[in-house]
Amino acid sequence: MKHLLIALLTLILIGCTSEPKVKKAKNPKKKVEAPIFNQDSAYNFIASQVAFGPRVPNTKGHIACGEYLIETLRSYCDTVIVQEAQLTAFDGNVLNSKNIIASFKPTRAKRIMLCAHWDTRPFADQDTEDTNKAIDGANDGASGVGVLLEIARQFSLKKPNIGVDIILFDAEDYGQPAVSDYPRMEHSYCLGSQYWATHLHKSNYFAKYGILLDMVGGKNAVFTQELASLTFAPKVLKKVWNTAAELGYGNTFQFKKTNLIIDDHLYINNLAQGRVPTIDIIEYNEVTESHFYEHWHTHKDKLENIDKNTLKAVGQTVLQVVYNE
Ligand code: AHN
Ligand code: ZN
Repeated sequence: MKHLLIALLTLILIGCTSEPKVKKAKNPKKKVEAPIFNQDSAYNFIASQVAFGPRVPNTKGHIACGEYLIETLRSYCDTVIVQEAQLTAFDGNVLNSKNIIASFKPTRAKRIMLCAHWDTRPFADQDTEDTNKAIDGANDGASGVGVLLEIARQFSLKKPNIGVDIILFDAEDYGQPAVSDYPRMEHSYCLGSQYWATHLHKSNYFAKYGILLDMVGGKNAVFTQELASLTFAPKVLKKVWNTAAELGYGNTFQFKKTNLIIDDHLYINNLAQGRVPTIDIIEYNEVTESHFYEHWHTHKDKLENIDKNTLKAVGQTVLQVVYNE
């Protein structure tokens, strides 16, 4: 009895003196704060691309802009690989294409992929005037690349923990118009990413996941959960959308589910044998019939219609995701 009492008292004493137990948080991993994404810098990278004129394969503007992108990425990244291909378009034209692959920590097994298309559409088939003239593609083309160049600049100042490959796909937007004299060609968009997915720049290439940026510079743009992204990479989609919400961009990244879009991510997911589960961050427009950006495939897709706030929401969200890997 006496022993029991002493034992009990000792236990109580230990209980009183020991530190109060801290409840373990559900997610004990501390969030890292990413560097600040500079939307002015991203905008300038868009302006530089637009200044070359339309970046239609086989034109001077395309060749010169390609050189500019390779040089710029060489200045920020560890390695740059240029994957050249001759790709036949719906109209029989052979497009001299360059997929540009810029890597940070190229030998690291743990890596992710960030991508966008850098070419622009050779016509303005959604316009009412000058439909046969090429568009500037400030949003459709240059915006995703502009955000990725700013991300590359940030990586050069502070290396992320994981390996990262930034891939700029070519020949995305030379797709067959809805109204066309040529026989219907399946899969006429996204020729560069289709080539990459079937001819990887490194044999046995794997990445934990991929994020595609397309039309990420529209005014008051909203990004929704597109079906192919949700099907092939649901965890990635949730991670990115939750991160955006945590950063205060919940109005831009909405949890609404929307229809499948034919874009580079679809071919990466379908043709690269599940090597890189990839989502698409692409504007969903409630108002337009196509549900694309209001100036999609028209001559109003110009620099003056680029909104820095949208670039910031997308760029900061992607940075936050990457630095927390
Ligand atoms: C189609 O128009 C079928 N898909 C949209 C892919 C795209 C075009 N992204 C930018 N421009
Ligand atoms: Zn387009």
